[in-house]
Amino acid sequence: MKRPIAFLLMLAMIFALTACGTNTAPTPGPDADKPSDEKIVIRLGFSTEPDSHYGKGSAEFERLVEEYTNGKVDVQLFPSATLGNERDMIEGISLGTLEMCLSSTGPMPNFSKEFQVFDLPFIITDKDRAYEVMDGETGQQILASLEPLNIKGLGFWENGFRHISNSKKEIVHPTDMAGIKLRTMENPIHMATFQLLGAMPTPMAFSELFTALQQGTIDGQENPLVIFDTNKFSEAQDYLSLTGHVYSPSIMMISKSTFESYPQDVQDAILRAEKEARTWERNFCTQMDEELVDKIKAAGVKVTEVDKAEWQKACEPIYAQYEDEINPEYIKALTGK
Ligand code: EAX
Repeated sequence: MKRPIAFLLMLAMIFALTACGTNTAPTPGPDADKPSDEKIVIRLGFSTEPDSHYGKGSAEFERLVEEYTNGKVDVQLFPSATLGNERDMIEGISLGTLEMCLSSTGPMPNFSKEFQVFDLPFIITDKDRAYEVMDGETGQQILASLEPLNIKGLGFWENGFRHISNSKKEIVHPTDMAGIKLRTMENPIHMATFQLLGAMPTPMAFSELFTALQQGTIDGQENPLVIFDTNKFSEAQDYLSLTGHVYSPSIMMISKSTFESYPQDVQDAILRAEKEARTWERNFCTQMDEELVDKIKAAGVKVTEVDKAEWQKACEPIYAQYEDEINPEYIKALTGK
């Protein structure tokens, strides 16, 4: 806990200095009646690379916001965790020291337990059903749980179906996970799932992952194909199993007090651009999932199809373990059962 706080203090200081120096960074409250020719700067941070799904989708969001506000808003992208890891960025948004970030749902239960439903293995197997639920009432209810923390969840973007890679051996069956030292997100249900499968889950921030794989302090990791590709995990991993054990959405969020300090037309432009860029990003992810298996194979990685029903069965006990903490209506909505 100490490190993120130190980081946030540093971020707050940088923010204060920048605000004094350039007079362009937005501050909540008094800015509501700022002169209309003054630029609003929105910093948007994420942990993945510029050419990843987050990078490309955020660039589309930037383009649309700037177009819809006739350049009144300047969206600036900060990829590769340059503004901190996901948890740090979400804390920054809550404090109002950062305007926006795009984060996977992995760290969200640290802020609201309502997001835990997405961590259940195989809760989402059909993306189209998931989009409907996430864009509908259930999704809005889950996002609204962030508002008391000064976080406005704009929408569910896509991180994607997560697949397991490692440097030790081909993984076909759940029992093959025994003894694999696997990096997980800092997420209790993910950790419990891999423990159940006999692996050694090692929670770690995403920015530390590549080095840990390269140095061999861990054997493997799990992430969507687009991250495996854009972070060049093929340089450190020989085996990839298409388990799709978790579909991970990502939340596009904005500091609520900052958002509410913007003029109405800017707020409207942000909402419109987010909705359109969200669809764009989801389509990009679908296309990447289709294209990347061949590219990853060509990079020398052995890609293995698995029997998903077998994996789903092996993960089932996790539901009983967490059922008291999760709204059954959410499970029903996502599974359709
Ligand atoms: O949000 O940490 C992870 O493995 C995530 O998939 C990544 O940060 C993208």
